[in-house]
Amino acid sequence: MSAGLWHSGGLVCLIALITAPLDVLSQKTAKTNPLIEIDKRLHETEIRTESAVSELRNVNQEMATLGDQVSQLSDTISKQHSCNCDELTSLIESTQQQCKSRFKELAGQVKEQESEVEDRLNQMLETQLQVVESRINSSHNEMSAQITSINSMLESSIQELTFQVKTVRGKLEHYIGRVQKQLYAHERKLSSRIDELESELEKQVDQQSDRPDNASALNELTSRLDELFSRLDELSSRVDGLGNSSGPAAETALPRDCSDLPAHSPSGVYRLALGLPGIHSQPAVQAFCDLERDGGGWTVIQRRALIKPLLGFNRGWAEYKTGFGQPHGEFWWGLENMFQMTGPTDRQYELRVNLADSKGNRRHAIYGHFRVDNEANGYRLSIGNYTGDAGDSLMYHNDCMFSTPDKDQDMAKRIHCGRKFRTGWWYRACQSANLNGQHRYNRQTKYRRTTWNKWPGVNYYIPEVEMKIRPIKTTLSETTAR
Ligand SMILES: [Ca+2]
Repeated sequence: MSAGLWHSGGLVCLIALITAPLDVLSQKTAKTNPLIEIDKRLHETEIRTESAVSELRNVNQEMATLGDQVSQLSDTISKQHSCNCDELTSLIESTQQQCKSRFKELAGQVKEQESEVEDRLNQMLETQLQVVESRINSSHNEMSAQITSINSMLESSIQELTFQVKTVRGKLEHYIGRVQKQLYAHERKLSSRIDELESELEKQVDQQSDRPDNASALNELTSRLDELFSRLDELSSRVDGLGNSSGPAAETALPRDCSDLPAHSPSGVYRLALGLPGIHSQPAVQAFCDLERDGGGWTVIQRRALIKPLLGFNRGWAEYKTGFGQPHGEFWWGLENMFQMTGPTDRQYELRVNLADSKGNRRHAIYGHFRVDNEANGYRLSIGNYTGDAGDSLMYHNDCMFSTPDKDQDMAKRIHCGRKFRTGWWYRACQSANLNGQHRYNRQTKYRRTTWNKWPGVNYYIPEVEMKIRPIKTTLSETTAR
């Protein structure tokens, strides 16, 4: 610190030495030759500079000496210190050396042991692996052998079975072909026989009508029939006249269904006011009442029979809604009428289905519950409580909407059942019973015939059908009591 201060003081003296002659030069230039004066001054300045430099050298030497002294002092101090700590340091150093050599020794031992253990483990693992591998190999070989034997067995079995199936199929195809041929031959024979019979019958009828005695009998019969039909027409018109002249007030007096008609009334066509008394959404309608058979009280809602000319049932929604056909012949009463009659919940209806096959065998099915929903709900069928001897073929159609060839409301996604079977029915997907099928028969269309699948022995065709409804007994008695 003292050396620094000194050093800055020396510099100030040096600058003063250099600048002093310059000031003297600037004062005297005006009196003497300036060049000589300058040269002289330069020489003086040179001399002064040299002396200043020598002085600076001296100062440097002094500083070096001082530095030497300082280092000597510091050496002395450090020597004094080291004298005190030498023993300790040497002790520490020897201890460190010992520790290092011991550590090296230990590390070497640990390494040796590690490598030994590793070698042992590797050996053990290898032997174990070899054992496991050999076991796996042996079991794999065993399994392969088993699989091969099973495969060969299976192959031989499959070959055997394939051969058997081929043989059986060939035999079956042969039999089927024979049976088909026989069936076609029988069918052709039957068709020609039916044609022959029909023509024979027509000839006989013609011949008999040509004979005078038979002709008179026939004429008599025809005239009696005509008489009967004219009386029937007269009666119908009188009934119609009664209904029309008396207006809505009289319609309330009309029966709601055929069961409301007076006891011992004869079966026939009657006018009905459907729905709840006093609330009629449509005018009075005609219905055929079966008041004698099966306990009477029946409103007939459908009839099929081989009555010529045969009635076609391949009709659209509009006709199935309002009804079609003749009340004395084949007819469909109409879905709207069925809804109007069975809709009000104060009366529970039962349905009776009468069936007859072409040989005159008869069966029946009774459903203790029958209801037809409104048009917005597709005239959905609701039936239940089957009894009878025909088998329950209609329950399959429970809860199904009505479909026609021009309206698909069935549950078959890819089939339009009404179009397929060419008639209206409560198809599901598609049918277990269809009482609106075709009478016409050929090989291509036989599946479209009127059918009731549960009747044993009758697969396809039922020429005579009657569907009729009436309120069930309990409700009848309630109505009478009311
Ligand atoms: Ca469909």
